[in-house]
Parts: sequence; C-alpha cells; structure tokens
Amino acid sequence: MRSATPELMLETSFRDCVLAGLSASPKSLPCKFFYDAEGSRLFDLICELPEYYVTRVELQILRDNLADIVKAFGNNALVAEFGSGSSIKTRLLLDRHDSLVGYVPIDISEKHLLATAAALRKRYPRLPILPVVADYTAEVKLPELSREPERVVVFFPGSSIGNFTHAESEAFLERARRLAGENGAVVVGIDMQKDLSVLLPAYNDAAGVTAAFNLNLLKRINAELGGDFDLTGFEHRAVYNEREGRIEMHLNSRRAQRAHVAGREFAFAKAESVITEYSYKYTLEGFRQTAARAGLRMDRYWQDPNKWFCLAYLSVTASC
Ligand code: AVJ
Repeated sequence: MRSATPELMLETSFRDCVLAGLSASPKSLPCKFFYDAEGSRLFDLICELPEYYVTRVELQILRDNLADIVKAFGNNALVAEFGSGSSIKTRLLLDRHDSLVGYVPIDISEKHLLATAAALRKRYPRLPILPVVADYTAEVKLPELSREPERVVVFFPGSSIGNFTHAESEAFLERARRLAGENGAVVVGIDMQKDLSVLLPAYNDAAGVTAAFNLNLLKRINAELGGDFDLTGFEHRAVYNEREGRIEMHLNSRRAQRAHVAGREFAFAKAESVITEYSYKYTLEGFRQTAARAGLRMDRYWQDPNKWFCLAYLSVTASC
C-alpha cells in the first residue's frame, strides 16, 4: 500500500473541512487554512500594521522580562514550540539560554520548518535543534534526546490559542500538559480583553491587509479545490462578540450568489456570513480557570504596562 504524503493528507482534509464548513449552518471555514504562502506573507504584513498591537506587545513583554522568563524555565530545559514558523520570538530566548538541552520547533509547514531549523543550527551550533513536522491540533510526540531534560517547556506564543473555543483550549492545554509531562510547564501567550477602540481596528486595519488575508481563503479554495468564488462578491467583516469574549472574522456575501467547490454547489443569501476565524480574548481569571481545568496551574505571568497581552507560565499539576 502506498502511504499518502503529508501534503496529500492535508489536501484531503482541506477539501473535507471546506465542504463540511460550507454545508453547515451558519457557514464557516477553518482558520488554520489561512496560511498558504500568500496567507503567511499577508499575516507577516499584519504583524507590522500600526493597528495590530498583538505581535509588538508580546515581543516587548519577552524583551522586558527575558532574564526572568529564562530563569523560570530552569536549567537543562527542553523547549518545544507549537506553530514555530520562523521562531522569531524564540530566538530571544535561545540567545539567552546556554543551559537548554534542545529546541523542538513543531510546525505543519515542512518546507518552512526545515529552512528555519537550518538557520537556527547555524546561529546556535551547540544547541540540538530537532524539528517535528506536525499539526499541533492533533497529538504530537517529542523526538529522542541524547541528554535527558530536567523540564520540558511547551512554548506557544502569539495568542493562537485564541483561535480555539474554551472547550478546545482546555483540550489543547491538556495535550500540551501531557507533552510537557511531570515537572513540565506550558508557556502561552494570550490576548487580553480590552477597550474596543483598540481591539476593533486591530482586525479592521485602514490599509485593508486583514481584509486581503481573510479573502485569500476564498482565493486558495479557488486555486486548490477547483472553486469559482467571485472575490468581489464577498467582504471582510470583523466584530467583537461581547458575550463570548471573542473577535469574529466573517466573509459576508454582498449579494445572493452561488459558488462551486470540488464539484459541489453552495448558495449564499445576500448579507449571509461565513465565519472564518474566532480570536478569543481573555481575562486573567478566565484563563486561570481554563488552565486549571486542563491540570495546569498559572504560577506566574508577565504583562505589558497597558495589560493588553499576557505571557502565562503554567505548571503541570495533575499527574500524567
Ligand atoms: C495568529 C490567531 C493570533 O487572532 O490575532 C490576525 C490571527 N487574524 N488578524 C489573531 C489574525 C486576523 C491572529 N492569530
């Protein structure tokens, strides 16, 4: 039997997820498929936008508290990062940490991951860099190490945990806890609830980059799944759902229309919305409770002076 390549498996699941999402009511498309080459390029642009405070503020928290954060990791720690991308934030930590026994970047994009790993090996010749190609929304295993770590730290910056519902976050944190194991820790970036005058522009930027990022999902469906979406027939909308504490990104149909994907037809009413992304915003107490339900104790956290963002250090409490 021939085994499918990861790319083929991803394609199948992209198709299945899109067909399932467009068949549901209300319609939705999964945000994890934003990041093709163009989507990743647009996301990098988002991170540079004056309105998108998230990346900048988290980097500032890391810079301002580096010594403290590194100390919290302890000696001989292994850092495993979910969705490592270019590992920009982690470089700050790796720059300062001689006592790491290894760095395990985990990412779904093999090409990007291996290029990053090669660059990191050049920069940190003595540090074992052990990349793992995996989808962190599923179970992940750590590679064998020559030196046993004293602590496994699962690092998940960027507030991507905000894409998960509270129930999904809890399940995700449980998996992270199992990966970290006894004596381990999970260090996670979370975006805080804040004034809408700050929050809304971050997802409705004046230059329209977020709109392009959102619409790129339809472009990707057209290119990869034989879709025929008219990109001018949909508009980007980002709203804050106060009750759920989340930003919701939608693609709204400007008129009644039909579109085809992989040979199937879908009808859109005028003003009908397709949900493309949730971005949950937390309170400290709310996140503390989610973590606790996953067997993790928020021992400490670091924030910017405005308290817009939070890097939380969660210790494994429950036995694994
Ligand atoms: C990568 C999930 C953290 O929710 O802020 C940015 C994605 N979407 N602008 C976020 C995103 C629109 C981002 N995360």
